[in-house]
Parts: sequence; structure tokens; C-alpha cells
Amino acid sequence: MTKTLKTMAATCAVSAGMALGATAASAETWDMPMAYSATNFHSAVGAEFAACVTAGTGGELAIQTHPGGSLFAGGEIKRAIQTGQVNIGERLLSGHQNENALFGFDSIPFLATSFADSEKLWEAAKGPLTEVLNAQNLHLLYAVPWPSQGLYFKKEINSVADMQGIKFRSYNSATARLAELSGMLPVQIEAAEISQAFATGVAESMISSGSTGYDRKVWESLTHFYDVQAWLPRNYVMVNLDAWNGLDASTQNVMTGCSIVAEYAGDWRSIEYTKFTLNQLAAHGMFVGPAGDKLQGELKEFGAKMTAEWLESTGAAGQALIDAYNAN
Ligand code: PCA
Repeated sequence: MTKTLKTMAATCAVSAGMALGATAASAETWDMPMAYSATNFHSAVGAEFAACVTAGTGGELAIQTHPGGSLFAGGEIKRAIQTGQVNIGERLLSGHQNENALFGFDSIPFLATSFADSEKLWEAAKGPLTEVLNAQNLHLLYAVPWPSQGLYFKKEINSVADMQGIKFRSYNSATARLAELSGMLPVQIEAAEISQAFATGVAESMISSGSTGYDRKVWESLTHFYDVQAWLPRNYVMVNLDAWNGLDASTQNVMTGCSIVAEYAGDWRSIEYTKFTLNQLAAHGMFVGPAGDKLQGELKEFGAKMTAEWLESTGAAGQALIDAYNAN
């Protein structure tokens, strides 16, 4: 499908160029770094978004995605866009919670645990997040949730007592804090690197979706997935604000339209992918199921603590976001 769209986009670009007598010099290509593997649904949505913009602008603005952290590693993508090294890219925004605590709104344990609640939370957060990003020279295009986050281990875990001293792969401050609270040892590793980290014992556990576990074939090293449904973090596609302001209105309209479609498509794919990936983990021999009551109860206590900590670090802005979420 993507290939076909790309071919269509290229054909459109050529015919539009011929029809308008445009010169090659007037067409522009934007490279779009993405952190996750090409086969992941976020990357598939990104590729469709890119084809949509390319086709919609008749090739005047072509977008070329670079998945798997191949152009910039996940942790570098936001800065690369802010500083104009690239004009557009995708990033897990909660990875930057240490810059601004508000970025962690989607990684608060047990605040929004279903797709419907995640959508409600996003509706409440979109306005404030757009402002924060604008102040960082970024224009927000769209955001897509990961499926809910569960705990991966290489042994049976029934309580926090069983987790002591385990090396835990983290991807943002919330995941590192969860490790700390449970007596584990957090080590920050990008998804692109985790298969190797698990194989070499640098990490022995993580919290993530079935989707990332499936992408990285974690059954080669890990054995248990507890579907604790902690939160649904989001990936964001952002444009450098100066580059955005430099586009003419019709190009901006195409991008905005393609972003709306991408957000819908991304939501749908995330929901569809959840069951498939959890089934795949089980099909490869992993235990996939809920956590026991003791463990789930202990995690909920950490969740309450982390919610209080987040509210403390975000102050009035965080409280306003939660109030808007609860009012919906
Ligand atoms: N996968 C990403 C973020 C959340 C998820 O499900 C990761 O593990 O890096």
C-alpha cells in the first residue's frame, strides 16, 4: 500500500511538475526521522502521511521518512527538529519529561488506561502541549498512542518483592521512577537497541506495549508479559516552527489535512495491533496475562505516588490539564 502510494505520489509529482511547468529547483524534500522500526505501525502511519503530503502538494513538498533511528536516534530527534537540522520528525514526547514535566502527562500510571480515556486525555492536553511546543520553536502536527503498557520479565513475578535488583530498561523519567520505586535498576535504552540489551543482559525487564515486544522479538530473551495497563504514551510528529511559517497556506493545509487522517489511522492501527501483538507474544511461548492482585495493588500505590509527584512538578498547568480531562 505504502509503495503504491509512493509510486502514485511520484507520478503525481511528475505530472504536476509538467502541467505547471515547475522547475526541479522549486520542489523540496524534507527528511523525516522516526525512532521506531519500519514495520511498526507508527512508522507505517508516518510513511502514509509522507505520501499524502507528497501527493497533495503535487510533489512540491516531498517527505521522506527514515524509520528505526537511522537518521537520528530517538533521543536526538526533537533537538534536530528544533534546531532545523531537519524540518520534521517523530518522537515519543514523554522522553523529554525532564525538560518540561508537562510532557509526561501521558505516562502517569493508571490515569488513562484505555484507548477511549487516552483520547480524552489527549483532547485535554492538546492545547497546553501545542503552546509548550510553540515556545520551543516546534509546530505540532499529530500524535498517536502506543497500546497500553505492560511489564516484561524473564521470570514469574508476583509482587514488588520479586523485582528487587532487576535491570529495567526505561524510556522516560516515569519509567525510570517506576523502576526506582520498585527496587529495580533503571537503564535508559531506545527501542531500536533493546533486542541487543536483553540478549547481552544489559537489561532484563521493561514496561512497554505488546507492539514493541513483538517488533523487537523479545521472546528470544524474556518470558513473561503482565498486561498491567499502566498508561498509553504517544508519539508526536512535529515541524520546525520557522520551516512551518515558511510554507504557503495551501501547503500548510495539505499537511494539516494529512495529519488529521494520520491521527485517525494511527488510533485505529494501534487498537487493531494490540490483540495481534499480544497473541504473537503468546504464540512465541511467552506467558501473557494479567498481573496478580498483589502486584497490581502495589503498582497502583506507586501510581498514586507518581501522580502526586507529577502534579507537584507541573503545578497549576498540570492540575488544569487533569481537571479538563476529568470534566470531559
Ligand atoms: N513502545 C515504545 C514506547 C512505548 C511503547 O509501547 C518503547 O518501548 O520505546
